[in-house]
Amino acid sequence: MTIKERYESAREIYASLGIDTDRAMEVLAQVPVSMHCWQGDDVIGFDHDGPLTGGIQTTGNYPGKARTPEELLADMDKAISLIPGKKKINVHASYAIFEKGEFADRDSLEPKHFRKWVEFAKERNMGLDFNPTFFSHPMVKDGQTLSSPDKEVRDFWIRHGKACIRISQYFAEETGVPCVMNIWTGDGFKDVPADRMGPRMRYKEAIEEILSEPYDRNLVKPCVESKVFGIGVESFTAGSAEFALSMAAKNGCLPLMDNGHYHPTEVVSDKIPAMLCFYPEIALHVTRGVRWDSDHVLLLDDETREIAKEIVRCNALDRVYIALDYFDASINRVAAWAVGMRTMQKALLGALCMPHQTLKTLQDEARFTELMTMQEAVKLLPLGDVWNYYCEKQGITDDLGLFPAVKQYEDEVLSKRELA
Ligand code: RNT
Ligand code: ZN
Repeated sequence: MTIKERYESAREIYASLGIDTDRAMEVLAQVPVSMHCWQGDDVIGFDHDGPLTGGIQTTGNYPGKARTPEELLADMDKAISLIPGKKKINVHASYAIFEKGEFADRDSLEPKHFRKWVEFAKERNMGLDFNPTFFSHPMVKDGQTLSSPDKEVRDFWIRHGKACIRISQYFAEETGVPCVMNIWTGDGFKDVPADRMGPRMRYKEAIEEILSEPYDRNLVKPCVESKVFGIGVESFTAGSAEFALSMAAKNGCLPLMDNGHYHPTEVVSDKIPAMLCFYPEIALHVTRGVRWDSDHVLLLDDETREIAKEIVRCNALDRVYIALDYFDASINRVAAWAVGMRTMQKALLGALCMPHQTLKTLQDEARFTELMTMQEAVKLLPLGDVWNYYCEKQGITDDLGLFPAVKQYEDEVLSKRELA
C-alpha cells in the first residue's frame, strides 16, 4: 500500500469518529513552531570566547558543531529541509553577526548586527523570535545581572534589554510576523540567601525599566520566563514561578513556561488552561527534562502530547507561542533539531486528530467510564499514517528517512569540520 492509500484508510477511521484529518493537516501546516538557534553550537554564540554560564550546561562533545555564523546557518538550513510545516527562528542576542573587525557589546547592540538573521528568515518566509542574553558575559557579577546589588551591573543589563526590544521590533517590522522576546536570567544563589526579596525587587524594577522602552505591542511580545533552580544556583532563583507570573500579570507581558523549570511532579500541560483563563497570550519553551532540567531533545512522550492537547482543546493555537528549548551536545545536532521540531508537530497533529467535543461531552455528562475507554481507544488510532502523508505532501522525508539524510550531511559536511 502506498502512503496515500494508507492515509485514505486512516481518514475513514478518523471520520467515523467525526474527525476531519484533511482539516487537521491544513491547520497543522499553519502553526508556527520556533526553532532555537542555540542547539547548533551548544549555546555558545558569536560574541565571546568564554564558557557558557547562567546555571545552564550542555554535556557531550559530538563532532561537527557549528563554529561560525555560516556554519550555523547552513546547519539550520539542513534541519529546516527535514521539518515540515511552518517554522520561526529563535535567536539569542549572543548570536549577533558582526562584519569583519566590527564588535558591539551587549548593551550597545543594534538591529544592523542581526541583519543576516533577518535576511535568512525573510528568504525562507519565516518570522523571528528573540532573547536578550543575560549570561556568558563578564558583566555577570557574582551570578547576578538584572537583580545585582551593583547599579552599574544592573544598568548595563537594562541597556541590553532595551536594545533587545528595539531589535525585536526590527525583526517584526522586517518579517511582518510578531516577535516574541523572552527575558530569562539565571540570577540566583548556590546557598541559602540572607535576602530573597531584595534581589527580586531589583529584578522587578529592572524588567519594568526594560519594558518602558517604547514598542508596538502588536509586534513585540515581551515574556518573562521563570525557573526553579540552576546549576550552581540551587538554593534561590530571583525569577521564580510566582515572580514571573506576577510580573507578567502586572506589566502586561507574557508568562513563559519552560517545562523543564518546575518541580518534577508539576506539569506545564495543566498550567496552560489555568493561565489561559487569565492571560490573552502565553508562551512556551517545550523541552524534555530527564530527572531535572536536563534539556534533552523533545520526544513524543506523554507530557509533550498533553501540552499539545491542551493548546488544541483550549482552542488556543493563536494564543500560545510555541518555541523549543533544549541543547544536547552528545548527538548529531541537526538531528536534535529535526527530531524535536517534528515531535512537537506530531504532538499537535495527534491533538488535532482527537474528538475533543465528544470527550468534553462525556466529561460534562459524568460518563467517566465511557470517557476513559474512549480516551484509551484514541491513543491507538492510525496517526502514523496521517503523519506520513502530511510529510509526503510537504515534500519532507518520513521518520525512517531522517537518519540517512542526517548521516549523509554528517559525512559530507560535519565530519570535515574536525579536520579544518
Ligand atoms: C534556561 C532557560 C533559557 C535558556 C535559553 C538559552 O534554563 O530555559 O530559556 O535555555 O535562553
Ligand atoms: Zn527555556
